Amino acid sequence: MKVAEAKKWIAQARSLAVLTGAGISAESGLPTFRGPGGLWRNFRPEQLATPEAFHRDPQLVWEWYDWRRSVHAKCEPNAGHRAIAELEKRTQEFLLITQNVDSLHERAGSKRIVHLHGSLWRVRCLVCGGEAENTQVPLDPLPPRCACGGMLRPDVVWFGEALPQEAMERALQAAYSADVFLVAGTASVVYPAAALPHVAKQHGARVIEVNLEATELSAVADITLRGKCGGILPGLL
Ligand code: BV8
Ligand code: ZN
Repeated sequence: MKVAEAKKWIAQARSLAVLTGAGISAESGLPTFRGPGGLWRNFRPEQLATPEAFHRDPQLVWEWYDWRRSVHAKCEPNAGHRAIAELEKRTQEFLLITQNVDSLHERAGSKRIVHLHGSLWRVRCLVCGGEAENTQVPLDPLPPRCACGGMLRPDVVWFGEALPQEAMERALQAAYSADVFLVAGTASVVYPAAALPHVAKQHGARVIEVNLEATELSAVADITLRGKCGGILPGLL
């Protein structure tokens, strides 16, 4: 049975890397990017998560992030987040690489984690470049202002923007050394994050995919487990 096989590979792994996407937070109530509920005031995320959209209408983009922060503030980590935090405790060499900008992995207990696309709860000043945590819900004023008077932006990676160097370096190192690369809850369409499982496979890792549906990665994965993260991931412990 594929789950038993996947469970054995994970238990025997000396080095395990996990890549997660919006699908792992869906069962916590956070809308995914491309699934149902991903729309906001009839905008697609790709239309709002860009520097151009922010430059054109910072108020609109901040209203979208303010809404996402308010939804997130009511969410709890789910069994999928907790299973990954447990896997970390059991594995000698472990890294969780998340594309998500929510903090549900940390709240579930994950420690060895990198955020490839930034965080909903961090802001950066367009003028002085200062970065800070900001957990105010709702935001007031909106757009939020820096002490220096400059306008703040969400400290997330928008389409067309480079990923944080250090996070990407750590993710690549983990992909090179992983015996098992577990990919959960991502459509595997956003690059360069989606390239990581391919890099891992080229370096000898076995790739396991957990997703509700088939994705761009499914043909490459050694095992694809079809179903919900919250149901499947605990079964891999
Ligand atoms: C860059 C932060 C260059 C903001 C995000 C053409 C071809 C290839 C690449 C490109 C191209 N055109 C443009 C590009 C590059 C572009 C890209 O990849 N575009 C895609 C759309 C084609 N990438 C970029 O622009 C990146 N930057 O390349 O820079 C550069 C280099 C140097 C110098 C300057 C520039 C930046 C990408 C990061 C964008 N920011 N988010 C924010 O969140 O507000 S991306 C966004 O998508 C989120 O981070 C999200 O996590 C991520 C990936 O989406 P998923 O996580 O996969 O979510 P999705 O909804 O799509 O899918 C959910 C999945 O879960 C589904 O498969 C579903 O079946 C499954 N699921 C749902 N529920 C469950 C479940 N599975 C299990 N259980 C469940 N319960
Ligand atoms: Zn400032």
